[in-house]
Amino acid sequence: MAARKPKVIVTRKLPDPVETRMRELFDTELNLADVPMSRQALIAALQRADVLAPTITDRLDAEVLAEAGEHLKLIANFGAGFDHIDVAAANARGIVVTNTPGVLTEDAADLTLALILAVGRRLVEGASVIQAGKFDGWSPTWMLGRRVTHKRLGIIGMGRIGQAVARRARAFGMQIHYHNRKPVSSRIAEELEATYWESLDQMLARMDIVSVHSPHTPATYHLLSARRMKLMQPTAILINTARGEIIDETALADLLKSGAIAGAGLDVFEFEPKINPKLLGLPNAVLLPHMGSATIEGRIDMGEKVIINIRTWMDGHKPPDRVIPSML
Ligand code: 8YV
Repeated sequence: MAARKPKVIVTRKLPDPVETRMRELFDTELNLADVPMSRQALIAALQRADVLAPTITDRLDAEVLAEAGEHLKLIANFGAGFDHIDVAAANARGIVVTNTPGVLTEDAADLTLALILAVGRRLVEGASVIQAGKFDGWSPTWMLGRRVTHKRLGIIGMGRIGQAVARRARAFGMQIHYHNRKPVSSRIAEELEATYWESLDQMLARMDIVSVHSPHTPATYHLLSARRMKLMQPTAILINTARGEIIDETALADLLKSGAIAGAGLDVFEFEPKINPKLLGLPNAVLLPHMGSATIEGRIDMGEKVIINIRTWMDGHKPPDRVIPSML
């Protein structure tokens, strides 16, 4: 007799091919209406499931995980970042946590470059002039942005996505600088002609563009504090496609308003989906609704990774993308 299929509860609507495959392979409960689960609904799911496939919109803290049923053995996160999951608390209950690294690297890097260009070249401001019917004709001194070529790009967090951003930025003629817990291998440093800054403060003071690519951890919470952002040059721009919590948003909004920082491109926010009202309406801020991995291909690949992690676990092997607290 075939072994019982594991009960997999998926907390949000996933791309159709992913859902179809999951239904073939597992005893899958989908969320076709895509309504984000309340805390109560999440607890009920944790009590029924063998495997939970959550997303960033599910807060799986120690309190919620304490309610998990004894069957729950795997949390197969749909997404690379896992700061919404208390991994230590899950592991302490014998629950394995996996994520989906690698498959969204290129999409996140593309969006980062799009934001660098959008902020530097004032794309959203220009487009809104057209939409408002206010384009009166070309002028030599109107709507001037700043060139990106030959500018210094300071990358905070030189992991997969940071490196993918660096490769693209080089094609645009930018010079690569980075701050990381440790320097990258000499092979990568040579390939990218990247300059390592042990001191974030010193790097910030010298960059034209700063882009955040580190995970959100206790150590990176408000890493870009008011004090640090004040070190930046008034002509500099700040990009964040990583996690909102890494930047003190209120301080950033004040610096953008006073002109102490020239511009910002943000795809992530501290209290998503709430946006700090001080950021709204600033002409020098380009704000996007967490679209870094939002491509059809990326989201299908993420789903594939979730499936592979569940299948390997089902087959009694260690899932390839296990996350452990010491990774933070
Ligand atoms: C995902 C992300 O869409 O993977 C991540 O860490 O930030 C996003 O691009 C989201 O996490 C899905 O859960």
